[in-house]
Amino acid sequence: MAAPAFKTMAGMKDFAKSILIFILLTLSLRVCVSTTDSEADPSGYILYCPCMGRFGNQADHFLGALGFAKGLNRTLVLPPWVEYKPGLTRSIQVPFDTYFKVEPLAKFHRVLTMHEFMDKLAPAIWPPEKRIAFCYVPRYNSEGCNAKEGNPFGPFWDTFGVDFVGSEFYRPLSYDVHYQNMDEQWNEKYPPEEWPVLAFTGAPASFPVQMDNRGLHKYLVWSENIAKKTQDFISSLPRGPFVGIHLRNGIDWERACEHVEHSPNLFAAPQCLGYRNEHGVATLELCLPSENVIVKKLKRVIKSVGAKSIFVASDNNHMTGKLTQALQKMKVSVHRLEVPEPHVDLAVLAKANHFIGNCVSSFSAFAKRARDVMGFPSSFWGFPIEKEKKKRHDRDEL
Ligand code: GFB
Repeated sequence: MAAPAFKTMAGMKDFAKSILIFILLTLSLRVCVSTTDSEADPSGYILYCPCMGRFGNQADHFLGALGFAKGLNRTLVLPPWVEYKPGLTRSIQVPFDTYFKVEPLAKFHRVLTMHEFMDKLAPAIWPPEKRIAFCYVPRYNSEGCNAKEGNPFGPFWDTFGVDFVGSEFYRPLSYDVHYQNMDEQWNEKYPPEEWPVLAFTGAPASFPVQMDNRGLHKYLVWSENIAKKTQDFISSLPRGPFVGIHLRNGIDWERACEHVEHSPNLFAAPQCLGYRNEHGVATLELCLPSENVIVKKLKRVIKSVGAKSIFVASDNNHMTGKLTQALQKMKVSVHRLEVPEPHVDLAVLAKANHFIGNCVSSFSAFAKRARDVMGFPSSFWGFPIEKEKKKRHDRDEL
């Protein structure tokens, strides 16, 4: 472009002025666009604290909350993951997108991270004097939700500087938006114009995840960081098919399994036993399989897929020595992550040629769902339940 020729000083000043106006206009337009970007959703928002259990529990709840938000047609605010570190008395909050991408979720429903919500929207639509906590009934022998009482409740909301000024009990409404026009009932009782934000003390979802929400797992896509670590690890395995196994055997698990006989559908057990125990009741072998059960099942699966290696994920005892010995004749090598990372463990398990999991564990359930949505095969330790035990249960039920 040719430089303009100025006849007078005034002409040059006018030109400079018009450039300045042009720059200011462009800037103000950009400000407008970014304000529009963070414009509030007229259908409202759902916030919650994933305050129950560890990753597997929180992931079950997350899928339920996503289904619930879709049902109510409110934007879901993606909470950070709550984690517990040895030696720390308060939970730490890990941003949602540390482990998962946000964009794939947006294909299913409107979502944004909690940091984004608090930074850009909360000052206008959820100012401090309007922060009401939602719960089913009063908690901790008090009159209100006491949403910040205890760990991780307090640390979770403190991460965002949130204090509540009141409580709202939503009883008798439920989270099951797949039946009984529950979505309409919520929106009638809490219209978004009056209640732009529903902030729940715990996840608005059931545990284990409802059957209707299991398929939503396909929108959970690992972040680049987790995906890369997973790919690097899988590339380091011997060439050929591999079997992924989950051994849940820490002391907390041993204790939990002691109650299995009295809890026919403990934790995630509906994933194999059925939501109404159609496929039997939980047994100790299902919860805490013996070495014998593990080796027998593993050998059978290795043969059927022609595996060259196995990958072991565990919270405690990976049994690598025992398994290496047991699989020596089959020339199958045993592998694990050098530095344990639960999310990478899960991502590797999801990619195995076959996965054997613990039916009762919600950690296993995550890997199983991730595989189901891709059509990959999985099975469980100690399952199917022997026919005799199932028959006995069916008889007792009559
Ligand atoms: O995920 P999660 O709710 O599954 O809790 P369960 C178990 C936690 O143990 C995981 C670690 O979040 C991980 O931090 N963990 C379990 C593992 N398996 C592995 C593994 O293979 N690799 C790695 N790296 N870490 C239930 C709890 O656990 O256990 C219940 O959810 C209760 O609230 C019960 O505490 C005793 O369903 O297996």
